[in-house]
Amino acid sequence: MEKLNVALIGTGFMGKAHSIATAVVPMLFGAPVEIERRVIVDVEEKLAKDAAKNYGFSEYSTNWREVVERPDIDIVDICTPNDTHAAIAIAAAKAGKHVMCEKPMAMSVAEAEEMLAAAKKTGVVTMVSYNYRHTPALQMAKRLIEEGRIGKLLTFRGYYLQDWGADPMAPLSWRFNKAKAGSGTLGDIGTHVIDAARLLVGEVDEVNSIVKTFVPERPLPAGHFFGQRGEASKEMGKVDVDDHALTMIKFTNGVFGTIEVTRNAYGHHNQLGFEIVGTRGTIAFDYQRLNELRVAFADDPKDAFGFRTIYSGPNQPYGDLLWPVAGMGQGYIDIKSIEWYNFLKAIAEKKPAAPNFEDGVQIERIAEAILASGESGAWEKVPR
Ligand code: SOE
Repeated sequence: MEKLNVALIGTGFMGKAHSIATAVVPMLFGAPVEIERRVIVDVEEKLAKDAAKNYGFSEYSTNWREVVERPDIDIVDICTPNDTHAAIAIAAAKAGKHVMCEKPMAMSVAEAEEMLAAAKKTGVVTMVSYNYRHTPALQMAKRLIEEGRIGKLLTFRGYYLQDWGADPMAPLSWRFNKAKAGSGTLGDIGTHVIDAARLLVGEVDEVNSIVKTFVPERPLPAGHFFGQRGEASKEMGKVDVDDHALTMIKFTNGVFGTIEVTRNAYGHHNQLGFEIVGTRGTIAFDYQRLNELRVAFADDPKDAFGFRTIYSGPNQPYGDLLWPVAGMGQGYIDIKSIEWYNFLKAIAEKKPAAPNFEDGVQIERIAEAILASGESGAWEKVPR
């Protein structure tokens, strides 16, 4: 089997998650292709050096441009802030490397389209890290829908609620800065639930949204650390992105629904979820209970009718490859590993991965239409 060398760019939270996933993917699933974690990159030498040691990469570098050109690199894994995704992905695709890119794919639709064009030119395999779609319970929801177990779909009610932005004195992380992040809550977490909506229901035709910024100013971070946990300084800075977006959606297949996303809802830490109602049943998922899929089927006996819970295990998607007993518990790293398994399998089979850069572009289009509707107050068509 051919062996592919991985270069991971970025050593923050996502760099750590991808490092663990790439290390454990062969142990969990067997490697669809053998990989070597060859080089890890950070612009700060100490971070790069420490990460190479702690995360088990053979080498480190501070220069991603040099690394993505190297003939011994086959896969480029982009785990940097949003404003760098396009430059790295385009350079990597031009150099013929397969690209895994953290979400959101880009700062704008135009940028995402350029990334897609570059990847199409060389035919490399791409994936955007909308990791939650790989959760076995969510994949089980997809299976039930495809098998018609809840009938014809009627409505979709999706949400992604967090609370790390609720405190107005939480420092102004790069995620509140348009120049670094492109957009706010919508790009950061809204795109995950948009991905789930496309996967489970279908393409989005039109959106109508209320988009708000609740905290227009925050303390600038003290020191060089520009992250959400950093120390705050006394100086304030302007927040120029969205905090909250509430959207009505019309899907092209006639299903309608809503999506609400916020980082300002105290008590909701990382709550991505949805309810999908069909003519023969309802499915409900909430990531904070990621091992559970709640279902209600119209055909269940009347005296036992109501929501019941399927606990993820060997009978659900990917479960047979994970742990042998239902309810043992799957977690964030299991999901990141499934994501990498799917990416490597696509490379091995020379097929497109999912979600790929084409999906990423369409998600950017939906996000941009939501922001446009927030401005115009009108229904906005999503271009295809
Ligand atoms: C912050 O909102 C964040 O780290 C997102 O950027 C991730 O996509 C999400 O998975 C967890 O929260």
